[in-house]
Amino acid sequence: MANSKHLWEPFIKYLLEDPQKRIEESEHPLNDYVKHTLTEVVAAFPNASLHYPDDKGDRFVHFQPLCHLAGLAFYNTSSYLCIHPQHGPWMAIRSCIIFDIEGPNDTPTYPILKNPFPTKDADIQAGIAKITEDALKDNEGIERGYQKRWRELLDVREMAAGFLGPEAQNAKYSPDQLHYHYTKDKTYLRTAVAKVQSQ
Ligand code: B12
Repeated sequence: MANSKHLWEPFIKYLLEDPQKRIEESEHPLNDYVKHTLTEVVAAFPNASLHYPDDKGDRFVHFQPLCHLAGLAFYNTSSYLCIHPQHGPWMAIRSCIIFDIEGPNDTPTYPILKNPFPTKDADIQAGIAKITEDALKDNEGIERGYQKRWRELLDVREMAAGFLGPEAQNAKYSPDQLHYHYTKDKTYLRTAVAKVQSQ
């Protein structure tokens, strides 16, 4: 299960119902929203279990190849992003549901997606390589290293969206969503909630 930019509006409405609990007292408001919503969805299926991108150990799911093999989005190992045919790189993977039942056979009955923008791969790879080199040298570690360079990562993401042409701007996350996605700064959630409250 993944989201496009359209996750944002229902997410903000959910926060609006209890900003104190759902923003201020939550360590990760978006993860909580996803868990809250999907837990309700699977409640009707006793043999289903939910797995999330931040699950570790036995519960870890290698989500990007899964997304690729499921025919949802092409896993581009130059950008390390899954690229959806309509939403391009403006998507995030949220979960998968595993059903404890007999599976289908190994041959997919649907097409496996191809790289929609092979002509840009060399540029994308060079962009990511430079950011990674700098992030690896960062004295706060690679994770913070990437985090600090989010504007450069954003440039690469925009480059990867180029195959969508004029539709790229429609697929892109809104400014509040984009800033929250990369920085996890709750200020953007408070601003988005205040905007809805003032309407
Ligand atoms: C580990 C991980 C990271 C590590 C990468 C460490 C490294 N390169 O050594 C860190 C913590 C740095 C990271 C950062 C980010 N990640 Co990350 N990450 C994962 C995670 C949990 C596991 C990937 C993995 O180990 N796969 C197993 C190995 C064997 O397979 P692999 O194909 O070699 O996987 C490689 C790539 O996934 C790559 N990678 C993962 N994230 C990133 C980010 C960047 C910038 C780069 C260059 C590479 C990279 O590192 C993996 C190891 O080499 C997945 C979720 C999941 N469960 O799959 C998300 C995931 C891959 N990350 C994702 C994203 C978007 C990011 C961020 C860019 C932003 C974010 N989290 O929203 C940030 C960058 C920092 C920032 N805030 O701007 C998304 C990709 C979405 C998509 N469209 O494909 C995923 C799927 C999470 C999600 N919920 O959607 N991530």
